[in-house]
Amino acid sequence: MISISTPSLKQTIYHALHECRLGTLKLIEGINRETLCAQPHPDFSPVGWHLGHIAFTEAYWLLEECAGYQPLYPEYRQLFTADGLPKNRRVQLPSLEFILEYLSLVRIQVIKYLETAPIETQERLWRFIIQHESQHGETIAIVLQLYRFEVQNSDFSLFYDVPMLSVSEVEIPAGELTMGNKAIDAMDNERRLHSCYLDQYWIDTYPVTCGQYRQFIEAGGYHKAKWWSNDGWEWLKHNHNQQPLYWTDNPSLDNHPVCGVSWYEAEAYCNFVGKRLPTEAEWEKAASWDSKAGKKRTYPWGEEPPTPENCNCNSLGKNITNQPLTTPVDRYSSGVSAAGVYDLLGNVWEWTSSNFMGYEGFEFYPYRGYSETYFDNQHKVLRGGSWTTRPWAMRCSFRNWYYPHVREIFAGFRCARSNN
Ligand code: AVJ
Ligand code: FE
Repeated sequence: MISISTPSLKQTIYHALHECRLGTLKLIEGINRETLCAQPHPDFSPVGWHLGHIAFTEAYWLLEECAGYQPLYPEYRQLFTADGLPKNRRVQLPSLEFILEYLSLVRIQVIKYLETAPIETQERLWRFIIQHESQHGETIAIVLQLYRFEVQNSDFSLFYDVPMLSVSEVEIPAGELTMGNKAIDAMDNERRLHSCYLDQYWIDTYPVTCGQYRQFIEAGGYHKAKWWSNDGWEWLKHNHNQQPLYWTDNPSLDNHPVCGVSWYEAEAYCNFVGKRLPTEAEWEKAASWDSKAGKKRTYPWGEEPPTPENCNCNSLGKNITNQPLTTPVDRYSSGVSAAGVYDLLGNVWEWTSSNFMGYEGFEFYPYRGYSETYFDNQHKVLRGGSWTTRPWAMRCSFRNWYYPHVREIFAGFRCARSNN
């Protein structure tokens, strides 16, 4: 009999670092200097900054803090640290060659250090670093999309009609769920595991689709104050938006989730259909709670990590343009949750009604500025992950957060309601 030994924790971390990096580098294949340094939107730093910041963060935590090495390129510390410079001053960057060299120099030393590192006591930090790079990878994809979209939208000549998916909802009976995550790879804001009681509610089986959202646009949704909150209407008056940011108005995409809406637009659409956004607890219960087993699942479908069979993530779900982008919300029947809800992980992040706050007993990790700085009652929680989120950075308990005006991220939403 052949015995296959399970990989050691060091081997697992080594491979995870490598796979994460391959994805980061794939994002920037063939990038030119202009794209590297450009800042297409004031809320987002240039691609080149994200790359340097990935290298800096890995070097700071693993080489300086753990291994005790001297800083590499201390002259770039202020540029590449998280709170060194305002975003609009991050456009003066070293060459692409230098940045790639920096990434690989750090990585070579990190792999060398891994050989002797006390990994059993450092696992949480290494897993943080991998997820940190992954999250910046998604932001790089956003910054690149802000360019690519223009081109793609005008090239989009293929049109065909698809049968419109009708709205359906799932009833979630009143009761407890176990919320949060205590696994070694859980971020600080996912902890601690705690029990949470929710009244009965209904949640949509699918995220809101482009076809459904078009009805809001055509009903004058962007012109009638009655569906908007005061803050939402103020936001709209200053921005003059008439449609989601990543809107193509191509009927072939009618069953794709709407993508590129601010929290205010999501809120207005919910009002239009007489529903509301789910709270993050409601979202998490619909995604993770297996009421029959009386326990939570890590992923909607169970414990196996995301694959191209159960959700659209990792830039692998091809749409009709053959670009990795959104996919129809009913495509992944094997990704359904115990409650019967579709498309919870991947495709688009989903806005919830909740403000980003620490759970009871919150302790920051590895630094205050990762989550705690944003517990300011200004940021809204998003759940689920997008078509470009890396599989090890998405799970039912994962929390993302942005200001409610942000629409550049790959975000949509689904509706919920409390009673008939
Ligand atoms: C959780 C995506 C909002 O990019 O600002 C990266 C993740 N934090 N480095 C961000 C993060 C520190 C964060 N988001
Ligand atoms: Fe960061």
